[in-house]
Amino acid sequence: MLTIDELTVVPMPAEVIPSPGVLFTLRPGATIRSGSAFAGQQLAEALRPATGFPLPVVDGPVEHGIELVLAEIPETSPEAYVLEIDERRIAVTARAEAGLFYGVQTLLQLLPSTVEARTVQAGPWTVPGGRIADRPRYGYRGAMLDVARHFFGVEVLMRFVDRLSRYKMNILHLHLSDDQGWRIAVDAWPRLATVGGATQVGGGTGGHYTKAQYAELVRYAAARHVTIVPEIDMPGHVNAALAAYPELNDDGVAPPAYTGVDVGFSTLSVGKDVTYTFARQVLEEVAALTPGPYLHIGGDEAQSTQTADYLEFLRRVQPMVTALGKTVVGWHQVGPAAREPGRIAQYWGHTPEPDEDVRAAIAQGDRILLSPADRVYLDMKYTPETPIGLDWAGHVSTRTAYDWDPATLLPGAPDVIGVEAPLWTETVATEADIDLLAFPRLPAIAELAWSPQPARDWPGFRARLAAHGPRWAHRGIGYHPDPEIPWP
Ligand code: TNX
Repeated sequence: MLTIDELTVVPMPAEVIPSPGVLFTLRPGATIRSGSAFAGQQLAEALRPATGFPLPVVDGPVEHGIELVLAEIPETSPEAYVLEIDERRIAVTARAEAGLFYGVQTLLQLLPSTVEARTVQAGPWTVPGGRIADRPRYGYRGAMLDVARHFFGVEVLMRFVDRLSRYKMNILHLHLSDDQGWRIAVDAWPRLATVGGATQVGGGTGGHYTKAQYAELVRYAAARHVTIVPEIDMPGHVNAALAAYPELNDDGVAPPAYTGVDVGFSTLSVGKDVTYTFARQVLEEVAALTPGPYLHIGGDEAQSTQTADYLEFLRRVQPMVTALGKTVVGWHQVGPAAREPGRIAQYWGHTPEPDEDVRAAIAQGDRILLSPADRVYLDMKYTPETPIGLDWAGHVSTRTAYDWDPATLLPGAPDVIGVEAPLWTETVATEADIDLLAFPRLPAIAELAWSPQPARDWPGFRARLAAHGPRWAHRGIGYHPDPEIPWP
């Protein structure tokens, strides 16, 4: 009989204290009591298919079952929770809904992996006794999906949100525009979506999100404590916008749609007033759809924009974001540009060689979001044999993604807000492609961002992670069988 600290929770909780010899078994008569109707229903719906138990969500005291309690706990984070297991009941206590949600995710991982199945399984549904007190290391734990190079429908995004939130990730950054496609409807500039969205890498038909679809995704994600961060990449990466509205181009001529994978060849016309009307109206409409605090304005690889023009463009556009009540996020090339208060620079360079733009960001006091390409770029191949993916930042094995410390990556960066794993989609065309590149690296990066550094180590992680393979199999999630993991 394993004790609770020998189980296979990912990310590793901050504190785990076993009660040896104590065992909880979920039985058919169990009930759920919840201080949050929504969290109670979420838990019941997660447990009913595999257990086959009715698991009513009740108001009264729980004789045998699970209680979700909203109450003060010693932890201050709204994402923290305490999980207590004795013979009679399991209790999750948190200050806020997010903490309850994360406690429930941990509980699901403490149950046998067959709990993930969508048909009735044998059980027994046992959980070893003990106490977990857990809280996140970083408040920003994210992934990015590039829906511009290849378009993915809203259902795919919802399932990606499920995958993130099960590992306690709380941000989905959507790269909504690039040379190959514009993916969000904008009422003031309708041809962005209808013309700019009509293709993708390789020449497929592309697509875009209607405002209603985007709003539905935002709601779906919020129910799983995931914030959507929309990115409109400017002033480069704009061929799709120029194809839709040639007046945004320096020469006023619409370029042909672009379906290749080059970067750095397009720019908004920085000298024209219409460019700023465009930027303001687009940002206004996207902000209005976005309850989260962040608006990402890209700013990467503007090789076709003169440096002075680039700085001038950002000087004018960043305050538009602030005026909308949002925080500016940009790729770290924005570092030298005049900043807005609270700006976040997203570092995507290599580990050993922080470049001068990120140094400028740090010197200006920007907050730093870590996405080192040679560690957490999910579009890098695992090995030369990986059938899809790129390799410009090297090969990224699960261990490479896991085995580093965000606190010491950038010397002299005092204000690291967290970690984000970008998945660019030049070579990624299907949901199965997404899963292959995200699993198992996404859970590795989730642990990196959630668990305290002393609670993590590679030998322990690879053993815990191995037990998740069968869970993914039950959920229909394909993954890279990294030979460094002792899969069962
Ligand atoms: C660099 S990372 C880019 C993207 C590409 C990616 C491919 C960044 C800010 N820009 O335009 O898709 O590499 O790995």
